[in-house]
Amino acid sequence: MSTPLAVTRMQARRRLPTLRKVMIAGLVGNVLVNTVLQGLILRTLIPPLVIILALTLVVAGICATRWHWAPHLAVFWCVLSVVPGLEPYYINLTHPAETGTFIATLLGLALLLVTVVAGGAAIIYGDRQVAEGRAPRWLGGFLIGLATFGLGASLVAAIPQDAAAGVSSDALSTLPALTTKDFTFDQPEIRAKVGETVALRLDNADTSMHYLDIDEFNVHAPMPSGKRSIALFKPTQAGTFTFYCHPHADKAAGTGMVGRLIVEP
Ligand SMILES: [Cu+2]
Repeated sequence: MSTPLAVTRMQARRRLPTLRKVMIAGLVGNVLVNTVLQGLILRTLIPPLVIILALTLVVAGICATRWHWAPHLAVFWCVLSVVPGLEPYYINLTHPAETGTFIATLLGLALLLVTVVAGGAAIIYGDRQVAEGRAPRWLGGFLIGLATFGLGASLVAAIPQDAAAGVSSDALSTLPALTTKDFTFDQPEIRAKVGETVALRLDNADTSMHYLDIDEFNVHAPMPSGKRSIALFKPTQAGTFTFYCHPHADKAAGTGMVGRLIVEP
């Protein structure tokens, strides 16, 4: 190679190292995905998330500089922005029936993982590699693997689920119903007896997905919009419990889509 050293240095100064580009792509991609999630899927702004996204953009801007500690900062920020608020991630990823939210959450986390891996590589390989602008060979394979996994999970989540599959509509019609309309349950109270199986027909008259959640009896029945579904459970203890729809209720405060399940001995 007869390239003069001075030219190589100048080129290196102009071009941003590949690892840094990948880190920025992960951060900006995460902001875009979460913006789509709030604007088009949830149709509501989540103030803490908006602040996190603004700071994520700031971190992406810092990655575009040649500051030595930028990869450390990016990795630290990715962990800090997710770990203290894990619960919504857990809820979204364990409810694939809400396909849009599931895919957006998965994609957002995958993009942060890309930033963590690229940032980690930039830290491990150090400034020499960063100055040369090359990315490690395995990075391409990692990105393809992650994209394949994300696509596979999204396709599985997108398969329409019939929540009342295997139940004839005649049998379903005879069951006591719990209806959701205008983001409320039509009954504030359901009664049951210990040890007796409860079979409820769930009618969702809204255009939004709802759930019937009763934590104590591990009930998390999806209620697809405009459809009938079923909840089947057997209360094992007497008492008064809360039933609610987890995306549209604050269970602790007792506000939103909540009601009482009274189990008699
Ligand atoms: Cu709901």
